[in-house]
Amino acid sequence: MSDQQALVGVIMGSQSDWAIMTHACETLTALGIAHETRIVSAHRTPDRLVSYATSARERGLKVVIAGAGGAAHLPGMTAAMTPLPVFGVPIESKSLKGLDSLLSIVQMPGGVPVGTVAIGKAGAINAALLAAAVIALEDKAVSEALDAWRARQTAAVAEQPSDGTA
Ligand code: RP5
Repeated sequence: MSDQQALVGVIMGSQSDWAIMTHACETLTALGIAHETRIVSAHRTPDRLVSYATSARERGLKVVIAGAGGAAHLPGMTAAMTPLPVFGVPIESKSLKGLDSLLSIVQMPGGVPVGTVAIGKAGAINAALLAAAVIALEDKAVSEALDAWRARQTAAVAEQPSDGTA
C-alpha cells in the first residue's frame, strides 16, 4: 500500500517494538487501510518525533498508533503535538512485563488524551481496529471492510467447545 496516501501512522520507539507493532500493520492491511511505519523514539530521536508529530495532519494522516515500552513517552508526546487521535500500545518490557509501559501511556493529564489499549499483541490489533473505526466514519470501503472483519470473527466462534479430536 506504499503507493497510496497513508491514513494511519504506525510509530514505535524502537526496532524491538516491531514484533508487536507488526500486528497493528497486519490488521490495517487486512482492512485495506494505507499506512506508514516509522521508528520514532521520544528519548533517542526527539527531533524526529517533533517533525513527525507536528507534520502528521498536514501530511494527510487521520490517526496515529504509537507503541512504546518502559518509560513510554512516545504516545503522550505525540498527542501533545498533533490534534489527530493517538492510540497508544504498551509494549511488554523485560523487567516489569509492560505494567510500566501501560501506566506511562494511560496516565495522561486531563486535556491531552491518548487512547490506551491492552499490553502487547492484543493492544496492537485493537489499536488498528480503533483506527479503522475512526476512518470508517467517513470512508464507506473501510466501513464495509470493518463490518466484514467483525462478521468473520463472530462466525469463527463455535457454539460448543471441542476437545480437539473431532
Ligand atoms: C522504548 O524502550 C521502546 O519503545 C522499547 O519498547 C524500549 C526498549 O528499547 P530498546 O532498548 O530495545 O531499543 O523506548
